[in-house]
Amino acid sequence: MADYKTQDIRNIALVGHGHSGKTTLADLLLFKAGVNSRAGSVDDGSSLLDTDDEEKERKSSITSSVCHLTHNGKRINIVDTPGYPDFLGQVAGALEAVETAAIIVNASAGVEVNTRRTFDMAAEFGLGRIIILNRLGQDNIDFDRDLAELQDVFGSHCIPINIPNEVGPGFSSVVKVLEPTGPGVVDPSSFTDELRDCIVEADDELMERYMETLELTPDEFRAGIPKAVAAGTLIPIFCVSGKRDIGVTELLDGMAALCPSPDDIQRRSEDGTEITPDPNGPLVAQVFKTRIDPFVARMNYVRVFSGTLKRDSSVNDVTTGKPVKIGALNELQGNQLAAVPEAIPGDIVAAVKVDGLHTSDSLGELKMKPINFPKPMVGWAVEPKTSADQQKISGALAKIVEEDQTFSVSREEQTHEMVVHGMSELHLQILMERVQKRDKVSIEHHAPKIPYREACTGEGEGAYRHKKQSGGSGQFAEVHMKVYALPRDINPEEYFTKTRFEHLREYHYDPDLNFAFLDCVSGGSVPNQFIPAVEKGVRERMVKGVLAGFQVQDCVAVLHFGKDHPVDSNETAFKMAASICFRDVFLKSRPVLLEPLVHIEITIPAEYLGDITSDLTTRRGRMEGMDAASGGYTVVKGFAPLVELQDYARQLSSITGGQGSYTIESGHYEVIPANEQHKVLSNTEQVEELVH
Ligand SMILES: Nc1nc2c(ncn2[C@@H]2O[C@H](COP(=O)(O)OP(=O)(O)O)[C@@H](O)[C@H]2O)c(=O)[nH]1
Ligand SMILES: [Mg+2]
Repeated sequence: MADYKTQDIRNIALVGHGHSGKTTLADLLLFKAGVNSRAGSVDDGSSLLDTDDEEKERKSSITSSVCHLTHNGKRINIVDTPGYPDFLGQVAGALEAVETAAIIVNASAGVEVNTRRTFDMAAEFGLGRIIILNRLGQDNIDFDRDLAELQDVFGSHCIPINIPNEVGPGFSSVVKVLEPTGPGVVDPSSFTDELRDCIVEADDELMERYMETLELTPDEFRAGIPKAVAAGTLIPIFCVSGKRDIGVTELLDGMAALCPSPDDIQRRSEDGTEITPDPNGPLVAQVFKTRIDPFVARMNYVRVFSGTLKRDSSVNDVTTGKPVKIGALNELQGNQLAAVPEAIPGDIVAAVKVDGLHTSDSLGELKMKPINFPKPMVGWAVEPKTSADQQKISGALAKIVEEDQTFSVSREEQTHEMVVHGMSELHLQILMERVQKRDKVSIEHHAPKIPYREACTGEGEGAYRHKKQSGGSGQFAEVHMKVYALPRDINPEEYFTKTRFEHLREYHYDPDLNFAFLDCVSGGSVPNQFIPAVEKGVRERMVKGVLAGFQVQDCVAVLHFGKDHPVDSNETAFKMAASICFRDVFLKSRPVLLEPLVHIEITIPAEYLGDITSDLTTRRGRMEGMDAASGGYTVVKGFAPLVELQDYARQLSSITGGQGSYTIESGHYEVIPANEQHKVLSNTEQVEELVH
């Protein structure tokens, strides 16, 4: 049994930009709480949290890690997260598991790209937030400027809870705003009024009392802060140097006393049912991370919201609707596990080797909303290096898919490529390194092929006779065909009529390709038994393409006449004749290449709007609209050809200094402009063979 209650738990995710000192601080907190006999260090590879080989090599967190400590009677679970936008998926999972997001800010760098992003994500998750202004011991710190920037970007409810005595080399202690014991770099008591305003805003009763007396007692201040943090009316700022261990004890005190407990943040299931964190209530829990450890095997990190999750029990996976067998449960100290018999509301545990349990799955009685992971946008076509790699590649990539919700693998039907998607080139590179290390699979990559298509814009007519009489039995088939362009929005029943198509006997319409094969044969000139072979020949040719090897769509092929031979005609002969006849007629029907256009939504700080729209124009894109988003951001919506967006992640990052993000969704096909058409055609070999 746990020696603490749900009310005593504080779940805190450390988020923010890379290099702000999150992992260093987490290691120090563990040391100060007596978990470790010395503070682990990112720099010498002894961190309890950055334990993966890739993390040690890069001296930077890549995945989230969970650890725990006890301070002032409170059980504090800390989830350390990576700080670069490439790994935001890890942050999304971590935020699902906690009540508080601690946003770490490097005082000498101020608000950085991921400071903003993670701050906004924490707001979306409805969490309490604190800011840790770290690295205040460095040179060139301007406290006033930092504070002004934080309040400017994140709001005037970001208020210091303590103040550094000095910044830079002279930083040696912090002074509390509520009970100042000396002077600070700015006057600590100058923040009391703002602090009070934020506190009363969160509590109507307190507000009324305050209006009468115009005073709050010290107890009211103390009790009011956690409520205001939970309600989001106050974001306290703690001043710290993780490297020099200044303000860290005060931070620990603050985490224990001021951060919300699982009781303080109201959770709801996907259908809106309120969840009470009662250990005797119905079980509600969710997997927020999956890790496939080369030694321990598969681990699901589970956050319990209600009820008690017991080891060796069978529970319902609400997401899949199937029961899962829970074996061992462990609490985590980085990658070290310690068995626990059960987990109460607020607990974070790792379930080991549970088949069929995945990230985002809900366990127990209610379904939680699936975690909203960022969408991966950068694609690589991948190939195994050797045939031995060929056999292992799917399994190895499937493991990554399990672990990382911002990674996906697809087999592109048209281009026959295996394409992996990730947040950035760096993200994909690190994941492919993991595949190489863990599963010994070497992978090569290149830009994915664009799935162009072919269509015709006019109409044509022609015939082909296939005749072969070398030795043995001969082959004979003759087909006469017409090909027309087919508009996209037709209703087949109204469109394919005898008035429009003379002698129409039957049609087969394929809505995916917007293609129809029409049997308009009169007088049995093509015997009925060979008509399916004709259609097959046409369809096979359409898959192979005519102009440049891409799938043909948006047309009608009409078979209206033919000839057969009583002995030499067979299905193969008709298929062959149909294939060549279709090719020839299609070429006469003003064929064109189509390219995929995608719908794009770009989120950027408003000041980059001009640069982004002119860049979009040079990519043959067009804007469709614009919305204002929070924090001075603008969302630009539009369409652009997929081929022009292959390096968009890099370009957007360079225009916006890493502050932009975008999503694309498949849109529709459009005719490629003539000058661009030439570029695609000149890259394909088939053209020469055909343009004769
Ligand atoms: N000067 C200074 N350096 C720090 C401080 N905290 C962390 N660092 C260094 O900054 C680098 C990145 O730290 P790390 O904890 O990995 O940052 P994270 O990416 O936010 O987890 C490491 O080299 C740390 O030694 C600090 O308070 N002051
Ligand atoms: Mg880190």
